[in-house]
Amino acid sequence: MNRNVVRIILVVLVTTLGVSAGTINGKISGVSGESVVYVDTIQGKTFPPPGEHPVVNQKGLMFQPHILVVQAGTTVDFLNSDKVAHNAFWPSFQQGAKRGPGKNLGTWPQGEKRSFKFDQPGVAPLLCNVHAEMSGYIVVVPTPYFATTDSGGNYKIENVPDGQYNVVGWHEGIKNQTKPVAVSGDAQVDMTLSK
Ligand SMILES: [Cu+2]
Repeated sequence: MNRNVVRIILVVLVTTLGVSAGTINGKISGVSGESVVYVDTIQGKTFPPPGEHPVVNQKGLMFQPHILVVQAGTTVDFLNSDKVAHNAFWPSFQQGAKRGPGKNLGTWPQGEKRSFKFDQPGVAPLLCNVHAEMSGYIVVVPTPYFATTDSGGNYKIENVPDGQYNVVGWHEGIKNQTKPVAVSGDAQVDMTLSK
């Protein structure tokens, strides 16, 4: 097809479909290691939870991944891939300054899994009562618009509909930071996190 024809078709498509979504990108500084960035609760908007169950693998005496980000309503499968038994529990569920009740999923052998549905946004700090060195995090976020940073602290949240939002930066052991953003096409939000 002629390139101009393709261009005209694209313009017509974008115009008629009213496609108006952008990307929020930026850089998280002040911390080392992975951070989580997400669009906070949007007034009057709910999102159907995804059907798939992301897996936290208990492998090599670690929770893998160390940080799992899921949308509220997601069921997470905890799978033991080691020869030894593992447990998973979180002493409390952190919702901002609030500390909700924790949960102990029990202890199970290799090849078995336990599932848990995370209904509310917040953070579950994972521990294993068999192996004191095991730790991890389930970060439950209120929207499907989230990302984790790469090794340089850069992140990109794609397909965010145009609008006004609050973007939250999370890092283990560090205070959350919130910044407003107006998305109209691409937008940039940088943060410097600190205790
Ligand atoms: Cu363990």
